[in-house]
Amino acid sequence: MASYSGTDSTEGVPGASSYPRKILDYMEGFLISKTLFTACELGVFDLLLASDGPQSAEEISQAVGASLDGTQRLLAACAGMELLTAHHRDNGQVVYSNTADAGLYLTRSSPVSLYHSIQYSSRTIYLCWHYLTDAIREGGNQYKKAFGVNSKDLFQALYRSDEEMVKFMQLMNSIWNICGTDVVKAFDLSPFGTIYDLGGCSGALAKLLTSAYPECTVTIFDLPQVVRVSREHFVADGDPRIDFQEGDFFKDPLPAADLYILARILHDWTDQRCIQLLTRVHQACKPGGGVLLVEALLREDGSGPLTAQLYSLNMLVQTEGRERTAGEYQALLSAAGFSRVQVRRTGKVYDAVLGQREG
Ligand code: SAM
Ligand code: ASE
Repeated sequence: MASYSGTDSTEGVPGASSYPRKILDYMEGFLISKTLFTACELGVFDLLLASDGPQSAEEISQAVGASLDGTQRLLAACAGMELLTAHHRDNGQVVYSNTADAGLYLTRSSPVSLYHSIQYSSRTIYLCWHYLTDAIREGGNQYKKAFGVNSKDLFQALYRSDEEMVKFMQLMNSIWNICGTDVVKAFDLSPFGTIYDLGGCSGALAKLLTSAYPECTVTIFDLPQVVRVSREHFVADGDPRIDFQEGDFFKDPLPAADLYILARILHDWTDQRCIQLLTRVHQACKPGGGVLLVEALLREDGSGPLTAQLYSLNMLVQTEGRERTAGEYQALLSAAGFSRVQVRRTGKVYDAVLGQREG
């Protein structure tokens, strides 16, 4: 992660072995992130996707409304990061095109676009991480300092405006384009007919569920304002197997179902809140039914993966929770009454844990 040393060879350089390459890469890793964010925000990759053929810095700077000098430097850095390919013409002119990965993942219209994740990283996470040191000292999230939001309710802080809520919902959707199918297929969920996706947001996982398991019905259960916006802006294709229900999973009655999905829910909350929620789920669950946790699992000794370790820092900065090991989820599940627990790692960011209620 955050390593770009591979492109600068130190072979044959005297004393190279004592050169602190990794430290330098880490020290300046945010320059890489920011370059990516800016090229996305200016629409460089979208422009190159839409244009017929590679474009010069002059053309790109005019199209995105930016200075020529700044654009030249940005494009050169993107080429250095292997997001753009620089083509050197005989007349000395340099023109740029998207690399395959940039075209796939950095353009807004791509079905596997990470554009909204990048946007949220740039506009929200980056600002919260400015206060990481305070978060570590205080052991709590940093909305007050980062955004002036003084709310005791976590999701009131996360959803401090309608615009911010939509950005969060787009963030939530975007990763499932990349690894959602692995998660829904980690276990054979075909025995479960009635599924409730608790905190299911705008329904990205629900769509993948109905496509992997055509027999199932999925109800997305989420806070009223999320359901309202989801109905307006997302799930427009009207799959009759998917519907919405407004409610608060800590307070309102949970309907009976064969399977409950908690995707990236428990990592937002303390152990106590998790057990409270899982106990409510256990009570509502039909005998033989279950709960599927979808989370980025830490190894049992906490030694990685680095992504999950960093996400756990992000949960500190942004939420009340943490990333956990499979053993820690198992303990939460068994405290709530789910006796049989199975774990499947996908090899991607998110893994799956299935807890079942005695039949
Ligand atoms: N499950 C989705 C996913 O993984 O893409 C979204 C996860 S997001 C981190 C947490 C979700 O829980 C949000 O959609 C949020 O609105 C919802 N949520 C938070 N508190 C809730 C509550 N008390 N009752 C119902 N939903 C809640
Ligand atoms: C949450 C998930 C996320 C709450 C806040 C969040 C993510 C970003 N901010 O439940 C997705 C995971 N990515 C990171 C960097 O943690």
